Amino acid sequence: MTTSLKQIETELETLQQEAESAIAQIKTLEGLEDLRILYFGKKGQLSQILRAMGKLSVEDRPHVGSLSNEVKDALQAQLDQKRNDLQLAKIEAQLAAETLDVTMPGVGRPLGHIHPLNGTIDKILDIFVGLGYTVATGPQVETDYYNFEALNIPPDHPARDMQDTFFFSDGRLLRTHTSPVQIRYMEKQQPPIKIVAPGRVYRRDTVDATHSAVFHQVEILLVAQGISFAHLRGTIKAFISQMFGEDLPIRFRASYFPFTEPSAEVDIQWKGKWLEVLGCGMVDPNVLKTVGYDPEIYTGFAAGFGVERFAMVLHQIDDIRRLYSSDLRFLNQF
Ligand code: 2NM
Repeated sequence: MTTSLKQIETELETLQQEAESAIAQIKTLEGLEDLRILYFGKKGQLSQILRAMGKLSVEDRPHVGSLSNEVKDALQAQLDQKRNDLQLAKIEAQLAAETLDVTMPGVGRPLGHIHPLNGTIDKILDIFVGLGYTVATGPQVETDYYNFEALNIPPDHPARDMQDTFFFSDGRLLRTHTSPVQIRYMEKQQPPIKIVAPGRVYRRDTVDATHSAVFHQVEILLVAQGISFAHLRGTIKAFISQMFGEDLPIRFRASYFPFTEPSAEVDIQWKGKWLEVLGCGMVDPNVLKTVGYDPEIYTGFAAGFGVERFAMVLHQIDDIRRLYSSDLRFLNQF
């Protein structure tokens, strides 16, 4: 069978018409790609027509060549135009359909976390707030009156030797305990009072594995009518069991503080050993009198804990200095 020039021209014309109407009707990029392969692919219709060119006379070939190029260019232009239109329409539809999802998980950022000392303070405060105590704070630079005198520690009292203090040249000092906070609070408030006072305190200690010149205390104070040592004991018991997550054996040993009478130190049984964890006692009547409370009407108890001590016991930290070293290899463990 011979192929005539006329036949090829007709085939090209038909192909162009069919392709143009197919491109015009297509609605998706995928469909458009299928069309491209159908007409322009290696086994596509245009290639098939051009293969028949071999059967034409040498004179006719250039004419058919340029004709087929025209058809090809025209269709290519329409394909390109249509692809652009479809891509634009797709983006516009996406923009219209998509809203910003603010619940999508974000990019992970390394977050800081609570320092073990602050975590321990928070834990202690949470327990006492749960028992109805109010958090109270006060200045770290104190006067002799609030740090010593009002706490029943007169100028010549041996307790002043027990606490080596940082003094300023004007006679003020860095508080050696948070008890001045309680004095200031009692001066302003009438009983019943229930407060918990956390804070930084200072002593002229030689630094070693268990001593730091700067450390943290939490003290509690409750003053009301009819308060006895039994209330103190029950409070300490409740605190210890919440702090350590179990009802540990505890013992009270008689002790001495100028601001409490009687006074006691409390040990807990922890990992088979007795461990001293706090000091406490019934507020000395002299202290109550100093802030204007009548000790015949009101009694109270107080207790003080070293935060570093608790943090070290709870987290098995062997050296207090680790808590201040800002070593991330250490801190990241908490
Ligand atoms: C302790 C032990 C015993 C205490 C006493 C007072 C105040 F202000 F009421 F007198 N505040 N804290 C106290 C009593 C503190 O720490 C070992």
